[in-house]
Amino acid sequence: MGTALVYHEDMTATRLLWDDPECEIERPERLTAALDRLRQRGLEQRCLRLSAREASKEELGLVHSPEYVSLVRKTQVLGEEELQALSGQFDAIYFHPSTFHCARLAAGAGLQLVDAVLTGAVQNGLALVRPPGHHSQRAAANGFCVFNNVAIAAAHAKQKHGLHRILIVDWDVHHGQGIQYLFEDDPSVLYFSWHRYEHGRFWPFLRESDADAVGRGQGLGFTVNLPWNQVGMGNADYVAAFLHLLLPLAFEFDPELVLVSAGFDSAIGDPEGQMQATPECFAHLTHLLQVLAGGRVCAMLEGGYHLESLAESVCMTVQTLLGDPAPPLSGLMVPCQSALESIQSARAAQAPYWKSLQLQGQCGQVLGCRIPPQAPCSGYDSELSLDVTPVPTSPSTHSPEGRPPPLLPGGPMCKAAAPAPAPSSLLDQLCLCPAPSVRTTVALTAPDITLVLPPDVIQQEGSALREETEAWARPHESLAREEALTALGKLLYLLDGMLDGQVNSGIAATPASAAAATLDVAIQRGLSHGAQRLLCVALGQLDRPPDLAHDGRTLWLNIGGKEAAALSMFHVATPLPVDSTPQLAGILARVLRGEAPPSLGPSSVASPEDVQALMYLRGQLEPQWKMLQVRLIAEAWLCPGARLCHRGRWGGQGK
Ligand code: Q9C
Ligand code: ZN
Repeated sequence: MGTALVYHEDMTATRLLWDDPECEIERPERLTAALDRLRQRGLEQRCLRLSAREASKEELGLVHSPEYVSLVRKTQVLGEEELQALSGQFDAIYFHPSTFHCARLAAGAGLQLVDAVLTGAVQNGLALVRPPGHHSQRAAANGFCVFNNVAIAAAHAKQKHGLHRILIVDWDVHHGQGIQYLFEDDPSVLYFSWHRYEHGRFWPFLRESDADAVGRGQGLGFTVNLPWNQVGMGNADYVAAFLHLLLPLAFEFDPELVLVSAGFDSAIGDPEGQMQATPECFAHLTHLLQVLAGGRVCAMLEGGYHLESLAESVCMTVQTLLGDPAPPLSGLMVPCQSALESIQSARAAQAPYWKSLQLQGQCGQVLGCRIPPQAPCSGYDSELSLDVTPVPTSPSTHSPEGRPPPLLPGGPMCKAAAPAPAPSSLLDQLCLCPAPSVRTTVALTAPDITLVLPPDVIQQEGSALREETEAWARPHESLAREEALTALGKLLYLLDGMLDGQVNSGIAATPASAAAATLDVAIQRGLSHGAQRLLCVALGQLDRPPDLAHDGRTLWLNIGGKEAAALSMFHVATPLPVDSTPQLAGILARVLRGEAPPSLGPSSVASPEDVQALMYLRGQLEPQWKMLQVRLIAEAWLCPGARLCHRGRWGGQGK
């Protein structure tokens, strides 16, 4: 469906005319650097280019007072001294004779983007704008922001398109207090912001930026603040915030549109943010949002002052909007304690308003401390304690009920921290060439499979060599039948195409009786073909778990198995209900080629039993899989030296 890029060169006109160290970072090169890089990467050319228009007086009036709009209009004719005097009446603001024009273009760009997405002209898009918007208020400019571009777009989507639920994700490193004020009593706009806070010691120094500001009146629970109390937050911290806080609420909210206050001062190298997240992280954040609202994601630039980091991060965002797979994230995925504390305090503040958090809270309390005696995971400890040295512990101040930390060894993650990953891994190389020529292949065997193929999904004809297929099949009885063998040959061919970087994804059909053995062969084949790590997600009850090597190269996840069980950190089963409709393959094919999945609807919250099973597994697995942590029980097990410093290219400091 396509990605819009909304821009207008005139927005490079506004600039600081006098000396002001606080404001000088907001400069025209921010836009040109981002745009130049998009061109260099061939990304701009893949977008539908839209030339920004000016927002009208009425449109600005959706969120601003008429007096404020005419005040800004008058700056067009002021001299430098008057501009400077007026600027001084606001916090962190400069006006330029072109400010009114630029700010109207910035707001108009957001409106055009929303119109393009909501009329179905495009699936998603980015508005590259300045001045930014999220600090601006009904009658005040603030923090380089003149008109509140994202808030105007949200109000417009409600008024002109009749939307009822809009999610605003503000990943800028500053609190968008302007957006918060404008919608704090409005339950139709869910506003999420993370921001550098440092217990209130960072700009804009507001009490209402803390996690306990959750909205008011009808809007209680529709303001979500995640204050970062330390600098240096990185990829793991950002992804954890999405997985454990934003996404549960967003799924429950079920938005019709996602607006992103896309500030990149939260990226590594930025002088304002002092954070550590790499540009690739924004590909993942974007990708995580694309499962919402039928993929209708409108991103609008806010901050971002390190030109190199900004340009890269913008490219990552646009590339992901275009449907390219997200590049791997660097660094160990271990959220830091301060991030976990922040996420936990925001979850606690929001829990009264969100079912998804209530269920998790209950079960977390029960299962975090008392694992049921009938726990079906006998082999668990012995599997995990293999060759791992226990990490020295410091006393935890956050252990629930004051109990000492459990004396479990740290997981293999800790071991893996020492050697750097082999640079020449096949998959790591593949990531250098982002999009294979074929996006999705379908290797069907049985002609009776009803599958309406999306137009650009390719039907695979090829098969692996007969002798080779037979050799792989030999140890497995269930692969003896001709039908199973044919299916295996097609699957092996597909797998090779993927591992050689010719195909991005694919679907292969196999007879039900041969499913487990086929998966087993696929895993062995994948590993021997150069895959370093393989995730195998098996839906439904399988006859037997495959013959897995617990060497950390394969993560086996059975959804819809008989019982919740973690046989090792690499072998997990959960008994969630799996409805496999006849349309499943068709939906899979569409999602694999990049379409947004259908919305789950407002009642997508899991049943208490399912949540209980998942929380039980989380309790079992979180000492090893650090990204599962939401509570603070495992802090003693953090690997020393696990936080990687990113120096060199970004000139950053580890924390
Ligand atoms: N060193 C945006 O990113 N100055 N506005 C803070 C702390 C104001 C940021 C000073 C920063 C405004 C859109
Ligand atoms: Zn900012």
